[in-house]
Amino acid sequence: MSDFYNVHSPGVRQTVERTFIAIKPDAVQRGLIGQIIQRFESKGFKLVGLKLMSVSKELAEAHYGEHKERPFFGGLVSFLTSSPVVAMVWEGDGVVASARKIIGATNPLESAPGTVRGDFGVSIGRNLIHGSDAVETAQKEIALWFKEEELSAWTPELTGWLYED
Ligand code: D4T
Repeated sequence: MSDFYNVHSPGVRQTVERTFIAIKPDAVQRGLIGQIIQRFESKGFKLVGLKLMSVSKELAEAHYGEHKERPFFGGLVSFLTSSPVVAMVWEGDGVVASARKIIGATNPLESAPGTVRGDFGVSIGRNLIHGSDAVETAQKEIALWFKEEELSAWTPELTGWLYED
């Protein structure tokens, strides 16, 4: 496990990994919020942050900063700022890599059936959802999108039915 933080309650699991997930404007407009959230929830990951928000140009540009020289950057920023986004933080062992599997390949036409993009998308520029690509990226993206007080450290009662320790 590569990411650590202290939960407040004694006697509960002490180390966890978190990822940043954004349901993009196309998925919000198409009424897919519930179905997408259900996939992460049913898998057994824990929701620790959730907000519906309009994204500023500055935030969109910062989030996709690594792509600023790419030809699709302008379209990507206007798409992300065009309509509300659902920003989320999910927690659990291996959640970063597992969420990428749930999401599917970047181009929905190449995403496996059963993934979010494979089941609901047809276009790379409307690929429905974002998920952090590494634990370190997740930490940066969570800090970019959320204030610490917007995140809840809580212990679901079913934790013992999901993990051995
Ligand atoms: P995100 O970051 O949105 O989760 O997507 P990926 O991690 O799967 O893919 P990415 O960073 O390579 O691309 C970011 C974002 O840009 C859009 N895009 C990408 C696009 O519109 N045209 C393109 O040719 C590429 C490569 C889709 C996702």
